[in-house]
Amino acid sequence: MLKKPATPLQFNRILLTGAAGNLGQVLRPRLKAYCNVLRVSDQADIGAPGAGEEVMRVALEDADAVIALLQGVDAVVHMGGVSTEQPWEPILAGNIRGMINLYEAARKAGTKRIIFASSNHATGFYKQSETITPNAQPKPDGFYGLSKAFGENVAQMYWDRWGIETVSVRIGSSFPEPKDRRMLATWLSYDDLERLVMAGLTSPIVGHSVIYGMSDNQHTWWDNTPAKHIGYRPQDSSDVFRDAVEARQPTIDITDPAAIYQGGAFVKMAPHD
Ligand code: 15L
Repeated sequence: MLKKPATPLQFNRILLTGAAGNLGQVLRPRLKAYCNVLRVSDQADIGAPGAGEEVMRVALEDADAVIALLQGVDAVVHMGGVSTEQPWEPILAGNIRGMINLYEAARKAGTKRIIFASSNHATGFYKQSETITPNAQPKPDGFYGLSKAFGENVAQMYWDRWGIETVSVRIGSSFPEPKDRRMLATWLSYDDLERLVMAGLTSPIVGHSVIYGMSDNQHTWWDNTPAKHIGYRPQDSSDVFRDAVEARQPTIDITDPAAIYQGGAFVKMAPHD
């Protein structure tokens, strides 16, 4: 966790969706330092509110409940919805209907800015041998990636039509440490995740901007140059884990699609099962 900011609080109420998820749990204690009230939400049980917290148990596909969820919210960190490859129905509910419900509710509530947890799987079918920027057109590697590409289009439309600002973060692999060779390129430390979310929330003007969520990894296939205006400076790097990862995974089958494409094993998952 980063040190509490010396600058005055900039937000009265921030909403964190998906608070029960892996990254929701990481961000919940961290975001509290930046606002007076942190409203946390999930369809799963997320326990009792802590100091300065409000808890609302809401399913994103429930449009009326999402309207209530956005009341009085200055900014949203949207981590909710499905975060892995799954059959279409849960993705339709959480990531398609849920995304529209969230932005409609934000429009009605006058919410100004949203950090949208998009995913690198929106562009998972680019090759690991090419470097792409956030301007790369989507090449989703499954229903999940497709839903994130849709989500980015929702964010773009609500900026163009309604002036709601969004930073769509194509999150790489945010875990305590990189688990395999691919993650040496895609890894995003938890502290850098916090830095990126806060840069997105506090940057003066973002319109709809897209950025890859990664640490300062020496080897990567993403170039965030077009997103410099967001002011995100990663401080961590997967390099310190390289020897351990390579010892665990000494060889790679270079004919395996998981080693060819940026989406890794996601490009081989069967979404229909
Ligand atoms: C994601 O979008 C997933 O939510 C996460 O579980 C990881 O698998 C990550 O992508 C990744 O690409 O490593």
